[in-house]
Amino acid sequence: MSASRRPALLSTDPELASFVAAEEVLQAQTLRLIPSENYVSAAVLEASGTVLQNKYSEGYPGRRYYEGQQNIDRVEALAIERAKGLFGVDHANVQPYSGSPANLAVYLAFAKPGDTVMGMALPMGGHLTHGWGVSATGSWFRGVQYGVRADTGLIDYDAVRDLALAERPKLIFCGGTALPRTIDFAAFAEIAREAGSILVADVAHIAGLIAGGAHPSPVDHVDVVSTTTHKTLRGPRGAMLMCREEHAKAIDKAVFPGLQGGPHNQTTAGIAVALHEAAQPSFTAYAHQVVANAKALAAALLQNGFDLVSGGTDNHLILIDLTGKDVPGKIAAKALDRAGIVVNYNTVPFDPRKPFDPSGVRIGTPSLTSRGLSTEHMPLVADWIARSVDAAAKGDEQALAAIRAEVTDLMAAFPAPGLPLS
Ligand code: DSN
Repeated sequence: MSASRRPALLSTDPELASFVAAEEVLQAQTLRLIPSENYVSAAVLEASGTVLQNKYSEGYPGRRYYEGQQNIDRVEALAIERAKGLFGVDHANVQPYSGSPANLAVYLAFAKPGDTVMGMALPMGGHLTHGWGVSATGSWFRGVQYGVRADTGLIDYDAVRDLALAERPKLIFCGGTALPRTIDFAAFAEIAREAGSILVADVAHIAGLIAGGAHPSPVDHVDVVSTTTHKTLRGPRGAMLMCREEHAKAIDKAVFPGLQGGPHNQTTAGIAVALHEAAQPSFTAYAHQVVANAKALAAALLQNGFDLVSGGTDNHLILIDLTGKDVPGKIAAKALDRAGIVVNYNTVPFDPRKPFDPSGVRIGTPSLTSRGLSTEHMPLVADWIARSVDAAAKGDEQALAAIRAEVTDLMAAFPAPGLPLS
């Protein structure tokens, strides 16, 4: 049993150890298609679970409020240098605990409560922290939101420009969580310049694709780049803010002491390792394979009669619109889960249904690509999705169980990074 890999945990807390072991089995046996998830390497896992956990390190390398930081400073400086080198930025802050605190730090750095901020609407593919109402960013600030065109599912840059010039927001966010198409950072930059706004690219989903050269970089176009580290970038759960030197002080001050206390040094170490891995030629190949797999999967889904928002994908993500299938997103997602295919239900643009029971399913290829699946497997994956949605419509649990057995078989042949099981 894999719990025996952690003998101390097994002996101290066998109940908790059994939950972790069960999760290893689940991650090994299922086809994980959630586009914001991945498998970190064994090296990242090791770096994330060390005695670095034991330290308080408020401040920044060379400027701490605690002594005994000789090694922590080296870890954080290494992560910073690697982030700067990989993304070609002047300045990197690797301390944000995750994406939402990172974005909140951007607000703190450049805006005051009540200021107007602009981002993509959450149901259109944006993120809560881009000024959406239920988030602090939409209640402490005045959020105005753009979306996509109903006929194409693509961002309407003319409408974005009109809104920006009418509202003159302090901040404009580009990027999101359900955008299957390339973001035109240059177009956003032109709009932000005309509106006099600070432009923030939230590249959490596509950071690994940018690092691997499979999506254009925002670095030459925007004021601040915000990213999590655990999606396509394949690091531990954390975040980074990157910017030009002119904004470095404001960003650092906003993260600490503005919002956070001691950085999670164990996570900083994991980020450093992930950035090192992402600088290797094998990661460039990975990033391009993620996109090739997503394109092949989108083509196979279209052949199976699915509607895809924007008609396909340019990146790692596909948004399936199930409106025409008579199976809402949540029912489809839960049936897929029973078939061993893990997805999340999601709103589609102009969704007539509620966010907790929407019309779409969001999928992506970062995890399956980390396991070594390639374009030749995508017709089979699309076939499993089609059969599962069909089985959901008919309430056919036997069909779902049969698909689950097929999924488990294929996954056994593609061991997941960081997991002891195949
Ligand atoms: N929760 C993330 C996602 O799944 O896209 C965004 O923060």
